[in-house]
Amino acid sequence: MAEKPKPRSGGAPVGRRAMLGMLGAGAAGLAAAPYLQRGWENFLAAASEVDATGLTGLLPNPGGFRYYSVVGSVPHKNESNYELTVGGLVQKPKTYTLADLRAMPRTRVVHDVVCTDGWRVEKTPFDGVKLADILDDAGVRSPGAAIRFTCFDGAYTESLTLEQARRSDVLVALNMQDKPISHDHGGPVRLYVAPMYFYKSAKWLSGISVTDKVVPGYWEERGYAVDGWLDGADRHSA
Ligand SMILES: Nc1nc2c(c(=O)[nH]1)N[C@H]1C(S)=C(S)[C@@H](COP(=O)(O)O)O[C@H]1N2
Ligand SMILES: [Mo]
Repeated sequence: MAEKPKPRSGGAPVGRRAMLGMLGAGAAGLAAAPYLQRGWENFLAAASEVDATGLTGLLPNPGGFRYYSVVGSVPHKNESNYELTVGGLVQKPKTYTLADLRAMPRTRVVHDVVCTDGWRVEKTPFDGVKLADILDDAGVRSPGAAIRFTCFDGAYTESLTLEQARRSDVLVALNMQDKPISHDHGGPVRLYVAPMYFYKSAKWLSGISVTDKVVPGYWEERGYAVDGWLDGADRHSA
C-alpha cells in the first residue's frame, strides 16, 4: 500500500495532538463566523485555510470523506468561468466548457473510495465523461504515453499512464453521490480514478496534457507511489 508521508509545514515537526490543538485555536476564531450553520464540510474547508499543512484531513467528517487541499483557498468555478484544457501530444488541442462536458455521453461508476490515511467510503457513485472519450476526441499522437493533470488550485498535479487513462472506470467526473460535485470535493469537475487510492483523483481539474512519459504528481514527488492501485484492483481489465 502506498504510504502517505505526513505533510510538512517546513518548520519543526508538530505532533498530531499539537496540530489538532492549534486547529482548535484557529477554529475558535472562526466559530463566530457563520461556518457552523453552513455545515461541517464548509467548516472543515474554512479550518483548512488556517492550516496550510493539510492536516485538516485528520479531522473526522460524518459523511465519511475528509476535506483535502494542498493550498489554503481555491477559487470557485462554475458554468461561466470553468474551462478544461486538453493539449500536449495531441492532434487537436481543445478547451471544454462545463456545458461541453455535460453534453457528452455519461458513465456512472460505483466503487469504494479509499484514502491512504486509512478512511474509506463504501460504494460511492461518480459519473461523468470517460477520460478515454476526451483522449479520443483529441487524438493522442506519438510519442504520447502518459497524462499529466493540472488543477485550478494552482498547485496539485497528478499522472496516469495512457493505458490507465483509457480504462472505462477513469472519469472526468461531474457528479459525486448523484449530485453535482461540490466545490470542497473538487467541483465543478474532478478526476475519478476508481481502481486507485483517492489521491489519484485530482480535484478542481483544469488541464489534461499528453506527455511522452509519466511526470510524477504533487504527492508522488513527496513519496507516494506513482501507481496508486488499490489492493485487489484488476490492473489489466476495465
Ligand atoms: N487538487 C487537489 N486534489 C486532490 C487533493 C488535493 O489536496 N488537491 N488531495 C487528494 C487526496 S489525498 C484525497 S484523499 C482526495 C480527497 O478528496 P475529498 O476532499 O473530496 O475528500 O482528493 C485528492 N485530490
Ligand atoms: Mo488521500
